[in-house]
Amino acid sequence: MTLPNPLIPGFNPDPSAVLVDGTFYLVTSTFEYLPGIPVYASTDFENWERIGNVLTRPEQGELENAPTGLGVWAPTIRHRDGLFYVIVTIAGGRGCVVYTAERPEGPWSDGLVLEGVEGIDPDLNWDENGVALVTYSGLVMKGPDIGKHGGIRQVDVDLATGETLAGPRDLWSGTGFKFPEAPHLYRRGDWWYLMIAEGGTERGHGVSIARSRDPRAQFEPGPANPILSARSTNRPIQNTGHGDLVDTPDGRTLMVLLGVRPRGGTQAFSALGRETFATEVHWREDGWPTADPVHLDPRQGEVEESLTFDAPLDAGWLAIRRTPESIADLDSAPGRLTLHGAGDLTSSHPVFLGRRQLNQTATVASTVDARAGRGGIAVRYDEQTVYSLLAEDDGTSTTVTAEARVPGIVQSWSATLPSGPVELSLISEPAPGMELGGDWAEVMTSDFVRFVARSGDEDVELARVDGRYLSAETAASFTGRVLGLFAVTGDVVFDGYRYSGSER
Ligand code: 6LW
Repeated sequence: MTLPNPLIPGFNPDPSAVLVDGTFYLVTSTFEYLPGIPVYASTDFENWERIGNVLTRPEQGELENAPTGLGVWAPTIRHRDGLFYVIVTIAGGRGCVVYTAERPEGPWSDGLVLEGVEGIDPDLNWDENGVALVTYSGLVMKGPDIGKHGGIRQVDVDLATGETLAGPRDLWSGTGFKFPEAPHLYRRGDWWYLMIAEGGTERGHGVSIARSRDPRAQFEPGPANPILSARSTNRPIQNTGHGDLVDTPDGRTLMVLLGVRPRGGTQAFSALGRETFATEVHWREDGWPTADPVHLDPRQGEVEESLTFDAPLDAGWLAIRRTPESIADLDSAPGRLTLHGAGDLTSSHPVFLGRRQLNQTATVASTVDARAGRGGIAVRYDEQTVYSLLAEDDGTSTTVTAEARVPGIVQSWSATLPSGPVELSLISEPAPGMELGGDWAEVMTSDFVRFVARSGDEDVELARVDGRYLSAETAASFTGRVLGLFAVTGDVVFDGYRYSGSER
């Protein structure tokens, strides 16, 4: 079977999937961004459409003060008796929360907090009597024991009240690698299988499995763990782990999982962050599963997206610690977006409206009117790890400033252009190989980002900066690149959002 890989490109880690009435639904982590937890749907497992988000109202997530990299971690999606369930950790905030919806596109409930789950990466299943089992990774996230790891644990829960009925119980601590996490529990025949991730979410990541006749008892490890890992290999998709299984209508089992696509030399850097991949799982005669290696097979061709602002925002926009709708003014300049500046990109609540970078080679552009404010476009990992191109127009001329910011270091470049709207672009391009004239340092990195301003017919390239600083390996903030429009002060008007990308 050929699966497009990445299955869901761009910042989409910690996938979980379920099949309901012939349609697959898949959710991923969103950290401090809103809306939270995109819901993707597919009937053939190949073509996926984003149909909505679980967290669309601020009170569902309470992310206003979510620390960077915490917030929405590792949702699990399940379905039972006509109801969809998403169970997730809001790290540094609400804790373990269960959301429900009759329809996967929403609306989703306000969320029920499960006080008895002390850990992360919750899974939800039900025993033969219909008692809800929440299986989770016992990583302590608050209090004096913060950072301690209790292995994979489980509680019985009353999903009407959130009360813990029994437990916690210890099920398995994995095969000995660090961070046993991302547990998922499946019933198959007379066995209950417990699949987990171990080794940490970086190059050591992998998937291991254990089984038991009783979902509440100790689990016996499989004979060939890890069943999936790219650890110490030169496979093009690395960090593979954090998987979830879903059976297809024709009787196969697929695993969705996270991985990265590093580019460069021996260390290599993954510009897009952790993406969703898939592979096939086979059940051996002795009842244990094996997983195929994850094959790289990105969708070919050019992705073109030209968005204007004459309709309500679609479900693909992201904002930081608040909803896109709360910062996007679509009325002041009809057909355009006005952002009202309230601090720069290093602030905890920047006025930034973005979308995931979807391809290894990508350009984002917008024409910016900065006569009444300062703003522009940016490629962002977090507050301290962001490249931006900002315009300010005093009525006589426009000053355009490119800025590359990584923790503790900032560099900027400026150019002066005529007054009036200016088209700003950020272009992520592959590093040239040595045979194309690249030198050693260039060959070792993921990509280069070019900062370009166009006024009239003139293109001005302000800078070309190594992209490795905005990668999963360097930024280490769990998310991925988000390309967006921002305002720092005053009212900044944008004519659209133009994205093009390919797998060059
Ligand atoms: C996720 C956990 C993890 O909950 O990262 O490193 C967290 N491990 O499985 C965020 O993706």
